[in-house]
Amino acid sequence: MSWNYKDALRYALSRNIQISPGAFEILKSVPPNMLEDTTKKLVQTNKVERRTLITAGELKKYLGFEDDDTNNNIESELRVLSDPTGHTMTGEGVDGYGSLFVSRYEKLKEIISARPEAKGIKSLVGATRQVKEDDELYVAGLVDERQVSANRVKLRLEDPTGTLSVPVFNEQLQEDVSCLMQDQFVMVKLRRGKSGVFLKEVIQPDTSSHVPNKSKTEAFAALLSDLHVGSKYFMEEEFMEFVDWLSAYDNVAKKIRFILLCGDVIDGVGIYKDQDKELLLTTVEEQLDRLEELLDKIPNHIKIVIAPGNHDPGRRALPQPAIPEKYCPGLWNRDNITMVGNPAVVSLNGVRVLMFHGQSIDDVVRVTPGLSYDAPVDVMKHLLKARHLSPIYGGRTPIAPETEDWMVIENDVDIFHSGHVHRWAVGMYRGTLLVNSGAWQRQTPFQMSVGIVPNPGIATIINLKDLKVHEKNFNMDFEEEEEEPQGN
Ligand code: D5M
Ligand code: FE
Ligand code: ZN
Repeated sequence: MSWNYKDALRYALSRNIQISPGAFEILKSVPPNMLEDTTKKLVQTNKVERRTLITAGELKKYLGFEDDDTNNNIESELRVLSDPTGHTMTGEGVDGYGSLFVSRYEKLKEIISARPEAKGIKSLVGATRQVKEDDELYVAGLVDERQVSANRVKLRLEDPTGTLSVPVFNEQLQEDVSCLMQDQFVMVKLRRGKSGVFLKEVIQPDTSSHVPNKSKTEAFAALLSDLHVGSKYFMEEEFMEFVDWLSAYDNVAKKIRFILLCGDVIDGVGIYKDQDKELLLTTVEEQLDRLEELLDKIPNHIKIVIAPGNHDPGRRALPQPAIPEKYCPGLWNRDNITMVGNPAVVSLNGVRVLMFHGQSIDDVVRVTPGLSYDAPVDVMKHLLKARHLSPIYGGRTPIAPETEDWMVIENDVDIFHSGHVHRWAVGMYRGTLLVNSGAWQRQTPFQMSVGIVPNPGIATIINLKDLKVHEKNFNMDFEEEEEEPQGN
């Protein structure tokens, strides 16, 4: 049996050694498997040195904790770089979508024009006539259709001038084209051979390889999503373990300055059929109040950013404004909480984090060969290549007819944070750290019925000074599985 802190106190007293109140507080956060050794060692040292009091200072030194002074100098500068809240301008019906797609085309054409070959991009209409025999030219547009019939593949693109359909003969290119997403922006090279014009190359806007920004001081950020507070399956106990750990005398916990919550913070109401049977709290107000009570236990020096997901109240279509104040005035009025929309870009001590709940992952997985729910970071890479968070129109993800396309990834970011699929995963792509922060909700009967197996209860902790990830698993079920079976 591991010791608890009371055993430690008893042992020290039995040997006429006192434990100072400060040291006692620290002992409470020492992992149980270390308590016995730690106490015995310190009691022995005190005996040898003829002292009778274990102080907080010597305990910290023994445990390898750093001085508080070091931690007081950790910066915590939070800036919101991009947030659709209050800026959404929804157009009307078909015209609205027309403006959205023109904005997408213009923004991505501008981004891709940093490439030398993009200087001479021609309009789609009339482009074929301009390609001379054995010559090439570049056009760009949104993917309108990929036509695949008995060993013939054609790609149809659309730009503000009209459409163009080009045959694809090369096998590798046929495969590349089959992985493109409907309505994503691409630049293509056309070539005229003996028998006409064909597709020679496909170029996606892609994120540039870059050296990520880093924090000067060793501040940590915790990335979480999909709490689903209010659901019977919300893992409140595990979440509270995480919250308690934030106040523990732990070298990592003490340096946490930011917590990012990437959507589905509550389970919401009426999200899908029969969802009410899975609810513990049946109004969004009660659910958000409960969230506020839980977040209240987080130390005030930690800045919390909350973005919405598809379960949270407010507008459902992307881009989503922040969860409206009328549902949760308490959250809006707290000094250490910042409410943002979805998607949003925030800067944590200069490290740029793109927060996107991840609704489109469902659509991308469904139509793209080789992608699956088990590897959500591959889907995130796919989105970074297209430089668009939700290209597919007409799938499961509702998209608002905004006059400006907020879902274009305009600038390179250092961390791309998503959730939604309830599968924890991290990865790296061209200098961008990819985090799907999983969930804090156990598998629901609904998820079981559609074959979704979550791995919840993991907090992703990132050292902003070197972008190294320290994951902390609070999932008690998981730990039980790992333990040796107990004999009766
Ligand atoms: O979504 C959690 C996961 O469940 C996410 O991958 C989407 C998936 N999901 C949600 N609704 C459906 C339906 N109707 N069919 C199949 N899969 C679904 P969350 O946003 O937490 O509900
Ligand atoms: Fe969710
Ligand atoms: Zn979701």
